[in-house]
Parts: sequence; structure tokens; C-alpha cells
Amino acid sequence: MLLYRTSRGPVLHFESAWYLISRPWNELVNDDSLFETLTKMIPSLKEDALLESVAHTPLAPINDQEIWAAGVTYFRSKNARMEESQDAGGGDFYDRVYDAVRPELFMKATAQRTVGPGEVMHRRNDSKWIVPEPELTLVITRSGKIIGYTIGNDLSCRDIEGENPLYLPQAKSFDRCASIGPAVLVSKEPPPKNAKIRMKIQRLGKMIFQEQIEIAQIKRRFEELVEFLFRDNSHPNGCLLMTGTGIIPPDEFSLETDDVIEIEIDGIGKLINSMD
Ligand code: DO4
Ligand code: MG
Repeated sequence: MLLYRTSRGPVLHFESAWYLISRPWNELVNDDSLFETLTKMIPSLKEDALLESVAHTPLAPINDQEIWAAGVTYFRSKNARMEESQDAGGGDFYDRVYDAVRPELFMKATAQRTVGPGEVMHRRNDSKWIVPEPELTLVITRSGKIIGYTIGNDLSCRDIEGENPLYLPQAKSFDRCASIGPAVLVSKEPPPKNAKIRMKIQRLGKMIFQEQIEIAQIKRRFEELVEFLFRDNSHPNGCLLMTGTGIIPPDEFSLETDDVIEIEIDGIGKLINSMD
């Protein structure tokens, strides 16, 4: 089942029917048994076909949650990062974190720095090498239970992080640096291992990049990432966790004004944003 955050409130799409859910978003995403709660609720709800058009322009599925991110969880990301930071002597860090017990985790964005489907993301003015990162994103309750899955774009300034790994927070966190949506797949199981993450980038109406990867290529288990994220670190409103990218455009690529980025994950939908 897919849960949308909309201007009318949370909207549930289940077996081709649409339902308005009269519970606050913060409460839903902190319900450890959300799948069961919604399943039990459905028989008492009234179908409303008009909600389909409301769900076509959903809001970012976030309220008081923070967005965290994992890095170097795919082989492709490890290699790209090692190359970009070679001159700064940082290459070895990425190699080591790929194999280390402790994953790389960082604070990506607050709701205020996050956009939703159809909104414009920001090209940092002091970066000349900025790329989108398409990432399966976990929706986690305050008690650390994964209750859903959405799509995330971890927009990243490769020149800033490549100059010095200590600049990572500036390469990753700035105004409109994150996009999430369009819906949360509420499920007891993660998307199947052969589910694909696809990214397409269009410039002036022409496709200039497209690639896909299977979720199975990820090096770490989701529970392992969440366990580290919650170590001595409480999330009273729940949180989201981007799980890392396995797709990185070629080194000569950088986003330009009006580029359109489409990220699709099987079973969740398509997240589309443009650049300023
Ligand atoms: O360490 C740099 C960031 C890595 C990242 O964001 C990713 O692998 O997705
Ligand atoms: Mg990333």
C-alpha cells in the first residue's frame, strides 16, 4: 500500500482505491505496526476516487523528521569517491569505510531544506560539480522500526567533498539539497532484491543520462544501518534514512539550470525534480 502526504492530509492508495486517513503524519510514521493499523482501518473508510488527483501533486513525505544518509554502500560510490578525493589524500578513507564494521552516516537535511515531487532543487552557488544521487530511503519510527520505503535524491557537490573529506557537511547540506517522495510504500518487507532504482536526466528535452541498478547491489543490510543510526542518537519524531547511491553520472557531468531528474524505484513510483 502507498501512503501519500497531500494538501488534504494523508492519502492511502490500496488495491486501486483511495482513502483519506484522518491521523496526523507524525503519528502515522511513528506507528510501529503501521501496515497492520492501516489494513485494519480500511474496512471502515470511505473510498474517494477524487483523492487520486490530489495524490498527483503530493507533498514531501516528511513533517518533523530529520533526513539522515548512509554513504559508500555501493561499490560504484566507493570508486567515484576515491577518484574525486585522490589529490586531497582522502581516497583511502572511502576504501576503508566500505569494508569497515561502522558505516558512514551523516545528517542530510531537515524538512525545511527538503523539497517534494515537482519542486525545484538548488545548485549551490559555490559548487561547479553537482550531481543527483538516487537512493532508496527508509522511513523509521522513533523506536527504530522500518515501516516504509520512499525515494530520495541526495544532491551532492562532488568538488566540495573531493577537495577535503571534512567539507562533507557543506557538500551535502544546504537549501533544497534533498528531495523525497512521491509516496511511502508501507510494507512489512523491503522492496524485493531485484527491484530496480532508475535515474534519467533530461536537458532541453533530451535524455542526457540514464542508468539503473538493482537494490541487491547494496553492501549493507538496512537493519545494520538503522542500528548504527540509533546508537546513542534518539529520533523522537522518527526519521528517514537515504541508503546510499549505486548510480553516479560520469565525471564530466554536472547539473545545469532546468535539468530534469527522474528517479524511479519499482513499487514506489517516480520522483521528478528540476534544478534552479
Ligand atoms: O562520503 C560521501 C557521500 C557518499 C554518499 O552520499 C553515497 O554513497 O550515497
Ligand atoms: Mg548519497
